[in-house]
Amino acid sequence: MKKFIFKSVLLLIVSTSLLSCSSDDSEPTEPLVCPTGYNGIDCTTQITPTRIVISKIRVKLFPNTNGGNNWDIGSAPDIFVRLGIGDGSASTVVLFTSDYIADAVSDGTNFFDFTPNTPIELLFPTQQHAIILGDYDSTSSNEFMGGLVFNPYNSTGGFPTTITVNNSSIPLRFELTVSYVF
Ligand SMILES: [Ca+2]
Ligand SMILES: [Ca+2]
Repeated sequence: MKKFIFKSVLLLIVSTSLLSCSSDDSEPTEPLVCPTGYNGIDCTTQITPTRIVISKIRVKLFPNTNGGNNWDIGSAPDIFVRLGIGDGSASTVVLFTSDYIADAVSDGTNFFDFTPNTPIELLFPTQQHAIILGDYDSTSSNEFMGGLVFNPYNSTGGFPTTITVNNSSIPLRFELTVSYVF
């Protein structure tokens, strides 16, 4: 009798292990992992980032004169950039204003970099933002050299590390170095 029980238990163990073996073979063993920023059954659906972080603003093109007149008497403009949420009107919420770079001349191939001490966090990346270029004269009388509106995030544009902000009809071009937080 003892012998019989022992054999039955042994048989039970063997069949259980056989069962679990065949069950492992019939099921997928690894879940599908999409690249960062994507989900969906085929990993092509973009995830809207919770924020976009700007580490550098590059100014690539701007008007060297104000309709033919110099921006400053006897020298080139002292350029700075300002960025905010909104359409560029007075209601725009300013997120960042740079220091200025003195006597800057745009020759179409050069550029001027503005690197914020603290990266600029865009907490509403799907909303309209505005970026302007100014000529620093004094805190009370800076001159507006030009501005553009843009949407930092495009739900079908992927996640470029450089966002270009320009408009072919005016000589103004910015390139933002960015990263995405999900
Ligand atoms: Ca001026
Ligand atoms: Ca100047």
